[in-house]
Amino acid sequence: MFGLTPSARLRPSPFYDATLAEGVTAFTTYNNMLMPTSYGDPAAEYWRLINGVSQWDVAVERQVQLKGPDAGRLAQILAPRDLSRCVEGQGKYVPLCNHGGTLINDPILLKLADDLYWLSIADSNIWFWAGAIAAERGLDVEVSEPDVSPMAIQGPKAVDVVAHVCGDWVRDLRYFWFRETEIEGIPVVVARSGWSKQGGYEVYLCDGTKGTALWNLFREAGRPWDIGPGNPNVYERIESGLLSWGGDTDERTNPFEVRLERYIDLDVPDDTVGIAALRRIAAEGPARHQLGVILDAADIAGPGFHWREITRNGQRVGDMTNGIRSPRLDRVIGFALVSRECAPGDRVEVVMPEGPQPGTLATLPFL
Ligand code: THG
Repeated sequence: MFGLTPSARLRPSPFYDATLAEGVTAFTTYNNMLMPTSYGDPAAEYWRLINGVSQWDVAVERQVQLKGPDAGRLAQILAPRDLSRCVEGQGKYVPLCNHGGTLINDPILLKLADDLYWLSIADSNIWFWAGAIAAERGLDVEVSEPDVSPMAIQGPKAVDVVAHVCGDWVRDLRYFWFRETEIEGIPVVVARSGWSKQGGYEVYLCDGTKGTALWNLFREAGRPWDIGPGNPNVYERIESGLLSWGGDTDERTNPFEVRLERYIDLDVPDDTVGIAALRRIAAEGPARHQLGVILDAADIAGPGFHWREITRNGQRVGDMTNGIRSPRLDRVIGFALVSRECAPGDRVEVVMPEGPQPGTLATLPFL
């Protein structure tokens, strides 16, 4: 379609050469990096994730490191989720909000030591944010971007591949927990996590010069299970109800609107950024909530669509933030960010270029 001008501002992924060798055909931008989004066969990539094992370059999930005596204090100031019982080797999904309670990122927090944390971020600049908050609060902590790049191994057979490479201990790893280790001399952190509901691991590469070596090592080890390339899969994640920050959220979305209330603790300390606003929103009830929507028409989505108005009885009630044709449900489905007055079962219309499309609101996840 068009070329891409090389630039020093575009940080390369350590797995870039490996993904070129795999035949990557499309990228998206995320955190000022490129993330593979297709290897030319979307159906094969989807079913490989559902039935087999899939290997992803997700180095775009950049790490923001908090290091120093106040690292834990800073983490708790940034995250309106109780971290007091988080221990070394444990990860937690932590919504981050601004002072108004708006969701500004939804990273995984990894606690490596009492004085060392990583935030594995979604697509917004948390290095700026964390550094500014730390400085304004006078904290003794260094905020940096370490040489750490995640690669995901996802799908029902991921456990066998990762156990084959790392050992059977990975089978007992609890969700979001991790261990620092080496694979043939390459320093990594192996976590049970990943942006799919098909199970799997993320291997955080801690030496950016070893990207191709690490990729190929899993590529070879995964052969008996037919491992192949893939990426965070929009079809699977919509079926499974996984939130995409920035994709399904806008500049006024708070965590209660997008099903993240179970990751918010209203009794965190008062100096937590945004907690006063979140307490108020929780008391008043959020204006919108996130539901599913299923269109009557079976075949309209093409490769997918974004932010289409939703009306009910002719009145605008919100937006379909992301829609796709679900391979497993054989229906056009999407996420609806709609007024609190709307409920599952309501009949609605999604306003498409070809005209309003009738559909029904549903509970999430779809599968
Ligand atoms: N892995 C890593 N970094 C990431 C992501 C990831 N950074 C960006 C983005 N993804 C962060 N957002 C999410 C969103 C959801 C989940 C993980 C990261 C997730 N949620 C599960 C759910 O909603 O069902 C489980 C949450 C829970 O039980 O606590 O996995 O994927 N490294």
